[in-house]
Amino acid sequence: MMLHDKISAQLPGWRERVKNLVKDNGEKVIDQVNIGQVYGGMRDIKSMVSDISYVDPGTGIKFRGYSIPEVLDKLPKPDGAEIPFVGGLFHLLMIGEIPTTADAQEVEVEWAKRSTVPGYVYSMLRTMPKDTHPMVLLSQAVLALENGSKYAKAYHDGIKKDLYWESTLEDAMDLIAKLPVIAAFIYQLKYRDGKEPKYNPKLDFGANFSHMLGVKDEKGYAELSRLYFILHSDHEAGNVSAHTTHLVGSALSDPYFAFSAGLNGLAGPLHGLANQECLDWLISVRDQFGGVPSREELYKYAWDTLNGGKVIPGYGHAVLRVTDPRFTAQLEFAKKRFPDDVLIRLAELVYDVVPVVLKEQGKAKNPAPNVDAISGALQYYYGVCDFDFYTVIFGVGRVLGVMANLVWSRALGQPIERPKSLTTAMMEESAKK
Ligand code: CMX
Repeated sequence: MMLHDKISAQLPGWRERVKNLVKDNGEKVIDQVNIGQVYGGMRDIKSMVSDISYVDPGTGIKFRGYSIPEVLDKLPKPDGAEIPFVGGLFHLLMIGEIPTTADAQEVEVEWAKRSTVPGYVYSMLRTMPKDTHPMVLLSQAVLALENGSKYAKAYHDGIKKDLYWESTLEDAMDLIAKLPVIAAFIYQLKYRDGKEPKYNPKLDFGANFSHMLGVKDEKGYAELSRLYFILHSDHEAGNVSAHTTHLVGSALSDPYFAFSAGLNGLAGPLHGLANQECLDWLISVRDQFGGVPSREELYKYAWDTLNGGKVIPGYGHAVLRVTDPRFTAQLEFAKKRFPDDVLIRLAELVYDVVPVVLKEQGKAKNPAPNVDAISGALQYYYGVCDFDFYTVIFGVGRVLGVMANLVWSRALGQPIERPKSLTTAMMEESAKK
């Protein structure tokens, strides 16, 4: 496989680089930790490695050094499309280089070959109660695929540690290939007629997702799907879904165990679930005012939300201190294609008003929108209106980044994660000193 061969070629150099860095500078201090951070969710403590992506608080995410506009501009695109191949993005994440069209297509062909979902997974999902949350179904389906793990088999067969990454890459490719099919089945099962979707090898990853969901504007939604998966793929190492996948993987649990755990974190309202809460909030504004309200009406509505003890979903970020470029990319996508849509006009007005309100309140460190502030509105436009499903779509994007990280963690022999905990009494004691 092309990705395998390219990683193989890079690996000796990477291993030497990391070995020398740790050997020559292992004792060098790069951060200090205070009690506030220990009690504050380890916020900002520099203690993880990822070469796949980096979030600059002032400019936003860069994938292998490329900003969102650069990624969207430089990656190869399917014929007649404006949004790039997801396979090209995965090549960039894995290899660190912008692929040729042929490279991107080769990744897509690999996925098409691996996309068949075993029948027992469908049967298992069908037995679940009707009101099961789609994220539960997705996480369960990923775990159910674990018996096919090539890494677990290789480990069991006593393969050398240096080679762990090869079967991890195989699992990663299998999992990524099956995930949109499983997600589409969950959509059919929960909200449509329950038919099992079929991956069409003539279509790319994003176009397949659109086709399998059965939306009306298949071409338009294929563009959105590619954009959505690219934007949601990775956001450096410390966010809950990426960190969880890494943590579980660090115990040498295989990619299915690791990603299923990551999905459970993604399902939380402060993480992936925020996109559905955000659309919920936009719709509540629309319904309250029978359309787009005036600036003053929205200003009051936003204050009412805060005074009700709630956050305004889609705004604020743990790391970013500017408007999330993933928000900007989605807003531009919508304004180019459906500028008159009421939710898009509303999202634009919210972008104008809510940062002012949050600044006045003075609590949020970043009053600007994050990726979730508009993503649901775009899904809604194309007729994917089942809010509970939105985090599943996020999961189909997120698998790309966390698998790239997991393969490289195994390739570079990253050890089991094991931070140290303290008791409150110990910290009170050290505070006195
Ligand atoms: N509305 C109201 N209050 C907000 C706020 C918002 N959108 N964002 C932050 N605040 C508040 C926090 O609740 C916190 O209040 P307390 O001191 O009373 O606890 C205070 O401002 C400081 O928070 P912060 O340091 O700026 O933000 P955090 O790093 O703690 O949290 C986040 C980040 C995203 C969870 C938070 O901004 C939030 O809850 N936003 C709304 C939910 C959301 O959009 N989540 C999606 C995040 C993207 C993702 O991870 O996928």
